[in-house]
Amino acid sequence: MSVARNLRRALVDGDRQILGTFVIVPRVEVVEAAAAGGFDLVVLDCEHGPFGVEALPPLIAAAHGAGIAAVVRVARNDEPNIGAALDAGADGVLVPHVSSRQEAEDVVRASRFQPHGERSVHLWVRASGYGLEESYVTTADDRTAVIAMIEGIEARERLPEILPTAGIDAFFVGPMDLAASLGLAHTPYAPEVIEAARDIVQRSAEAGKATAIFAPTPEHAALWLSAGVKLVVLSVDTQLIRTSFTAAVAAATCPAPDPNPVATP
Ligand code: 3PY
Ligand code: MG
Repeated sequence: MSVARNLRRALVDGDRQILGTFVIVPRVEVVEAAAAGGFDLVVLDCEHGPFGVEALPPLIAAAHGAGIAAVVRVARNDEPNIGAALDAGADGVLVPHVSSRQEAEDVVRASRFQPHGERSVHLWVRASGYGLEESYVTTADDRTAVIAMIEGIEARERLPEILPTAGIDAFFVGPMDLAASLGLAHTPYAPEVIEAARDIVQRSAEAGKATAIFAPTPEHAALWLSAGVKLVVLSVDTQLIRTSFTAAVAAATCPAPDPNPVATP
């Protein structure tokens, strides 16, 4: 099953690894450029991006128009944020800072329709084709990826109770916040952080969940892809734009080679 057609199945049953990127600049052009660049999905980031759920419909439409999937990282673990993102047509939700069994169950309750959860029903939203999809309430859960973030030592300690939560498709490691909770916010690439992230990935896989992680650089993405992580979200639009700017300025201003070099004695 392709990522764009059914993200949940691609994540849970698919044999292909998935590469995405975070979007905090809420522009259709950024989403389309991410698709043109070859990413399989974008994560529209309402936790750290300067936008709310009202910005989502054109961004999700742009992703789908470009043939990729759109996941929304909600601002927080609550029913209004999760429900609005899914009603807007997101292929999945990424819920930050899930640190207990209760919080994991809250994610499921807000994301899944009855009988698996208590997601509030609205039949005429963007996600249901404005009412055209008659089976919407019974079929939506099958294609909706529900992904919980594990990004702190408290969550790591509680993994045995969190990981078996039914209705969560994947656990996503947040290495930046994980580093901060280990007292290593300024060295997020430290071996201790990588080791803790690797442990969470491994235990998620052993619990039968799809694995997912944020990779701040292409080198980290390659590391996690070669370790078999199913979904790797590489960098964020602002970082990719800024580093391209830096590289372009450096390339333009470094001394040009002398076209007529004169041998010096
Ligand atoms: C983290 O690494 O903490 C994240 O939330 C990734 O964006
Ligand atoms: Mg985080």
